[in-house]
Amino acid sequence: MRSAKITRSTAETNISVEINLDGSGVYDNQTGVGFFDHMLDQLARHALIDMKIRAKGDLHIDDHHTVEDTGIALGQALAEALGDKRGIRRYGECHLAMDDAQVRCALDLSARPYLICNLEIPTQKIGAFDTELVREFFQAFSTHGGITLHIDRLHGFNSHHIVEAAFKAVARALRDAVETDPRKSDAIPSTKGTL
Ligand SMILES: [Mn+2]
Repeated sequence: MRSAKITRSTAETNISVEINLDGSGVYDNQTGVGFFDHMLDQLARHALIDMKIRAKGDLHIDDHHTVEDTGIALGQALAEALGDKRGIRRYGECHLAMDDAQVRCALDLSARPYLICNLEIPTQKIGAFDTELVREFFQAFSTHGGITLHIDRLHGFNSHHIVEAAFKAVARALRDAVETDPRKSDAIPSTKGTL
């Protein structure tokens, strides 16, 4: 079973993340940031990764530290659960449509963090959530998960739909990338022999 548990405490946040890559998408995510929980649930459900997250952050300031640090811990958990990445497909991609929004994700579990995030979210807020935190989350997740992560909005005018389509596209791409490739389940998927 490829799983990991990370706890991370700073003066700003206390976070625990438990994931199982070989799960069925069972989730229980509580960060105190409602819209963000909704997005983490999408990530778990559509990646078929079991995910339990608890975050207690300095929400009296704003949601920034909580969202960013959850991205850090989730990325660390992913990297730990993947281990030496033996047998994984490594790459994933998805074009995901949700009503007016279409978002494309291409990712590589490369150990070379790189984020391209072109979502051009039209409003500053979704409910109480600051939409600029979407990039902050994916930056932290990419950096600490060792993911080359490209996310592009192709269409869309509703901020909720654009962001939700982005999380679902990342989830679907991640599902494929972490899956075991039955044609090469004993090998690390790189000509270098290491990832
Ligand atoms: Mn929604």
